[in-house]
Amino acid sequence: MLGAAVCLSANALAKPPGPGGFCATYPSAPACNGQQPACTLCHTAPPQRNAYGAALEPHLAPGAARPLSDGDFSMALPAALRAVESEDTDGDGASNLEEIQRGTLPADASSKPVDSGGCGEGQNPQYDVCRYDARFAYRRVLLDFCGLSPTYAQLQAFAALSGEAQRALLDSELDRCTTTEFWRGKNGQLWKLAHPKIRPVGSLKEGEDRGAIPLADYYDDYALYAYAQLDDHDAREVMTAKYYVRRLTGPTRYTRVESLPTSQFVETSRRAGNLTSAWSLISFVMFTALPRNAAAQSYRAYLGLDIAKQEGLHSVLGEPRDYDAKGVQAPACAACHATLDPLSYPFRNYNGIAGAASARYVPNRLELFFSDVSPTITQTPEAGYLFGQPVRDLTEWAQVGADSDAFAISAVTDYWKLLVGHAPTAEEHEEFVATWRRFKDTHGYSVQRMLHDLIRTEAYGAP
Ligand SMILES: [Ca+2]
Ligand SMILES: [Ca+2]
Repeated sequence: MLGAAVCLSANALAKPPGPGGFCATYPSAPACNGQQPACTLCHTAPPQRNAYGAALEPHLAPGAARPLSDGDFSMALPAALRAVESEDTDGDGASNLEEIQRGTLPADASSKPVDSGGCGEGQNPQYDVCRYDARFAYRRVLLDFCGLSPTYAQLQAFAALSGEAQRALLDSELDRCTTTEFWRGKNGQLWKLAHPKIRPVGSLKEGEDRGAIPLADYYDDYALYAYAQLDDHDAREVMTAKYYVRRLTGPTRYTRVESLPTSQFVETSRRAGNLTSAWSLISFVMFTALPRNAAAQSYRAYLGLDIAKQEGLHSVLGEPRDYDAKGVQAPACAACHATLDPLSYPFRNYNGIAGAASARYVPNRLELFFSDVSPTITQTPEAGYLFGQPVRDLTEWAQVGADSDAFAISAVTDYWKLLVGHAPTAEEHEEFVATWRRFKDTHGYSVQRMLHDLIRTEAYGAP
C-alpha cells in the first residue's frame, strides 16, 4: 500500500455503521473489547458477505429498497442480529449468539467455543493444571525476562517458599530481569517488540552500523520506544514525546535529551514521538505528497489497527476528497479512504526524502514541493480526523491516539503475544481486558506495573 490507493476488489461497500451497531447490540462481546470488530465478522472482503453476513441480510429491513442508506441500515441492524441469534450459521454446533458472547467467529466452523474440560485433579503431577502455578510462572519469568532457565537448586528453593514469599520473589525477579541486556539491551526483547513498528532497513541506516546508503538513524526510534517501556515511564510518550532519547552502553541505559542535532530535525513544537522521527519520515513518507503510508503505519504500529484488513474504519462524511487525484473516490476505494485520507492530512507538512529539507516539518510543504501533483493538492488541510474525531494537526492526532483504548489494547497485546505466546483468546478475554484497563486507568501507562499484573494472570501462569 505504499502511498497508493487502498481499493477493495468489489463494486459496492460494506456499511461503515456495521461494527458500531454490532457493538451497541453486544457491548460485552469480546470482539468489542474497547474497539470495534473487523469487517470480516460479516464479510469476506466488503461488500461480499460471509455466511453470517448472508444470514443477516434478509432480516435487514425486509421489503425496503436496496441499497439501504446508512441510516436505514443502522436502524435495522439490531433486529436482524437478534433474528439470527439462535441459528448456527457455520454449522459448528455453537449458536451465533454463543459464538458472539464467547468471542469466536459465527462464520468460521474452525473457530468455536471450547469448554475448558480436562481441568480435573491429577491430570499432570508436575503442575497444578488449569490453575495458576507459581513454580511454572517462576520458570517462565526467568526465561522470558532474563533469558535463562532456573537451575534445579533455584526451583527447589522456590518450591520451599510460602505462597506469599513466592509471589514476592516473582515480583523482584521481574524487576531484576527487566534491567538485563536480554530485556532492554540492543536487539533485546524490547527491541524485538519495536521491530514491526520501526521496520528497520540496514542498507539505509545512518550512524552506528551505518549502511551503504545512509538516510536516517533508526536507533533513535528504538531508544525512545525502550525508554517509554521502562522504569515507570509513560508508554504513550512513544507517540507524543517532544524529547529524544540517547542510548548509553555498558550496561545499556536510556537517557532523555532535548535534542539530537546530528540525527533529528523536527522542531520541538511539531514533534510527536516516533511518528515524526527522521526514520519514520524518510521511510514512510518518502517522496509522497499525501503521506497515507505514514498515517497507516502509525495507526497499525501504535493503535493496532490495520486499514488494509478493514480494521479501525471510521468513515468521515464527505471524504475522501481526493486532493491528490489518485481516484480514491471510486466506490471500491472509498470505503477505506473515507478513513485513511483524513487520517493522513495531519502529515501534510512532514517531509520525507528531499535533500536538505528531508525529515523536517516544512510549512506549506505541498505548495513548495508538490504543487504539480494535482490541481487541488494545495487545498489539502492540515486538520484531519482520528477515530472520527477532528484533530487540528499531528501533535493532536498523536495525543488523541495515545489516550485511546486502542493504544492501551495494542500495547498490552504486544506483551501478551510475547509472554503468553499468542494474541488473547476468548478464554483469556476477561483477564486481558482487566490487564489493559488497569494499565490505562490504574498504572498510569507504566509497562513495568502492567507486567506485574500480566505475570499473575492464569493465561501466563497456568501450565
Ligand atoms: Ca456456529
Ligand atoms: Ca464458529
